[in-house]
Amino acid sequence: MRTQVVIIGAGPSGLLLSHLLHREGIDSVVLERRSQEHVVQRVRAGVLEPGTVALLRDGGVGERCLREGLVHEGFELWFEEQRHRIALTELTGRSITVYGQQEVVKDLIKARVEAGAALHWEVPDVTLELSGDRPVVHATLNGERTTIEADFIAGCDGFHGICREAIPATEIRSFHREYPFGWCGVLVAAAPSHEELIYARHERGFALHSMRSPTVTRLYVQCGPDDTVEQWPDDRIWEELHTRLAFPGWTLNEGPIFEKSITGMRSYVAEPMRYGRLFLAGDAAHIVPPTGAKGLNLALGDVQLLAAGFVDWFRTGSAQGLDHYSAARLARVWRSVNFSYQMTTLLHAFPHDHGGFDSRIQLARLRSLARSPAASTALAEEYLGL
Ligand code: RFL
Ligand code: PHB
Repeated sequence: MRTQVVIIGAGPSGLLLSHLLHREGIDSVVLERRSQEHVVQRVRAGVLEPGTVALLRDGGVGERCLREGLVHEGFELWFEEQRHRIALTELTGRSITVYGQQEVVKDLIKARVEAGAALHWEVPDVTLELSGDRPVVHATLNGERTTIEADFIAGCDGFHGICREAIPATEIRSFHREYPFGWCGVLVAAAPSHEELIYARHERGFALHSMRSPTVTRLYVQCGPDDTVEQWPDDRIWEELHTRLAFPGWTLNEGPIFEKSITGMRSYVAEPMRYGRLFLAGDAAHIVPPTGAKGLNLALGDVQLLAAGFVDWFRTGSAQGLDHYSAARLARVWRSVNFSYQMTTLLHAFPHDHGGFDSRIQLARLRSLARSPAASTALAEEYLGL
């Protein structure tokens, strides 16, 4: 088999890349380890920056997001019984859109399938050969071991993928930080209790009120880094949520929990995001803790630039865009890594807080934000990805 770009992974980054290339007449083959049902059901991100919404719209896959996405002009920070609203739109003129990553993935799969794309699901055994002039990919497709020759490989296979691992250790450098906590996230069949997102800092740990639709609430509680869902029965989740998201005169709506999962928190960056004709994009190259709502936005921003680089190459033979890709994205990635780190350390309870030092620094930072429109504007700009 021959193609121009082999894309490993059918998450949001792999699917959008394949779609953007198709619009420019560039051929790709997408290889995904999991089933389509699994990929579509995986519950993850929810917040889209305005630049991401524009990218989906301009790419012809934003129609449902524009129709059904919930436009938010602000969000709240709760701490010490204070509520501080970050008035995104008032401060910057822009807004975020709450639209589930699952919905983005559904829209992208629909667009790819309608265009007759080569999406291969449940491909368990992809291997890469990077030593020759052109990359070669081996995979079992429809029960047959197949060799795919390509001009390029796009590693869109997430943090636990194989593409980053295929790069010789001497050619890549990684930077990481683990956080001593995780998030237990639930989907609840209940109307959101507030029209905006609430990020709450509490001595018992962080909590987040978000949503998916007028009838589905998305909630998170900070938990231990190695906790399992068995340790978080529904009663315990509600008790913690009611404690951490408490405000006089406000009540949190309860409802049946129909999805529950725990995610660890880390920051990770691989440099450079390229090895010869292999390019890394999205979580394959970088991970941020979800507190800043950046992961999906970064992933889609990566493939926007990568697609432009491929288009340049195939149209004009110019390698300029591709040569620029890693450095350009890493500058943006580090900005988001910093923002996500700042949001995470601002709002979570640290299990080994040095005698209360960290907690007092958090409160000082939060009070400054509440006092200073300049500080709030800076936070709003980062949150919006401006
Ligand atoms: P994905 O989504 O992990 O997709 C990678 C795909 O590659 C497949 N794969 C392979 N395929 C073939 N062969 C192999 N060997 C393979 N190995 C892996 C996988 O099965 C998968 O289908 O990466 P991608 O496309 O780069 O997308 C990144 C985003 O998914 C991620 O950054 C966000 O979900 C992060 N994130 C958030 N981002 C936001 O922008 N806003 C948010 O509000 C937000 N909230 C979150 C989040 C992530 C969370 N979790 C669960 C980590 C909230 C949570 C709880
Ligand atoms: C979500 O709705 O899943 C969500 C919202 C904001 C975040 C992280 C996740 O910072």
